Amino acid sequence: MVKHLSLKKNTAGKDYVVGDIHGCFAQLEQVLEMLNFDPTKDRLIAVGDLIDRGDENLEALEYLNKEWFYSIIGNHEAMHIAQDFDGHYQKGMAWAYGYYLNKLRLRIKNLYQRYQKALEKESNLKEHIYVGRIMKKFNLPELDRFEENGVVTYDLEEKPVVDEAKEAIYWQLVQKMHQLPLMIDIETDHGLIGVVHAEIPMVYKSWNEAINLGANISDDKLNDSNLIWSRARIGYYETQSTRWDYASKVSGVSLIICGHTIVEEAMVIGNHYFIDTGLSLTMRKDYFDVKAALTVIDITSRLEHRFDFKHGNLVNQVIYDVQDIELQ
Ligand SMILES: [Mn+2]
Repeated sequence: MVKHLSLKKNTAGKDYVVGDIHGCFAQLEQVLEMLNFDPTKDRLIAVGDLIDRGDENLEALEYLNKEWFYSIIGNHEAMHIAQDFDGHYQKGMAWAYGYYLNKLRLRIKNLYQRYQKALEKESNLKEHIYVGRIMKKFNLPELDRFEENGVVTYDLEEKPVVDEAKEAIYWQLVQKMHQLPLMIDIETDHGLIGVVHAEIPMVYKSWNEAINLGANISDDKLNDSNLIWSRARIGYYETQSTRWDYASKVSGVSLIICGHTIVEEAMVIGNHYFIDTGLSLTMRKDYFDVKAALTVIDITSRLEHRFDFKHGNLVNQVIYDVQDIELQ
């Protein structure tokens, strides 16, 4: 299934593309107010990674239900779909742990009961093999690790303490994440603007090639997609690699706006425009020295807005007109 969405030109209002929000929706709301965002005619397109790291995660569902809000799928959404909770502390996924484990506990409990029934009927070899295979799939050593971390008591009778209303919202949110596209393009007066979470890998020469090959993917492969994980272009740019054409332009679009890799200030490589300026870092007390801000691109007026939340100061600073970027 091709996970791609095309948006027609917004003839009534403005279109904005916003960097990684990572559970900081209160800050996003402040920014929308400062931009005089008008939900009756403006649209907001997020580069993905709406969740994890910050405290406001279930709020993502409210946003995804608004008709003026669009989002790409980021690697953080893909990890929740895949229930890949490895490295959860580092990636800020702990908030969803209880919901996930409660569901897993119910599945294991059913399976365990089925396994015990199968044991009673010793002759039922087929059932033994089936259950054994599934138990393996559930990765039981990993459950032991959860127990060690004190996140949950792995007891089939004991339910993890979770807020049931929030748990229901979480699973609705995961369902909604399944439907998000990997690539969005938007018609504007100055050409087609693409949005993708990480980057268009150098192997794809055109936007359409990336749609047909990269965004044509099943849900179980989502979390492996380099459209949401790759950091090759920035990595090669930083090392000034002579082996790779990291600044090669992707044809078929004027500009590709991405998040994922944190940059101190939004930057352009080829026709990729990296805008994740690390909003979630502002939430961390130990990051008092880093530059961190939310960057929003007004693709209708070609303006870059940078909102710095450090020390409670909100600075709406227009860095440069996007027309300065050499468009093809
Ligand atoms: Mn990311």
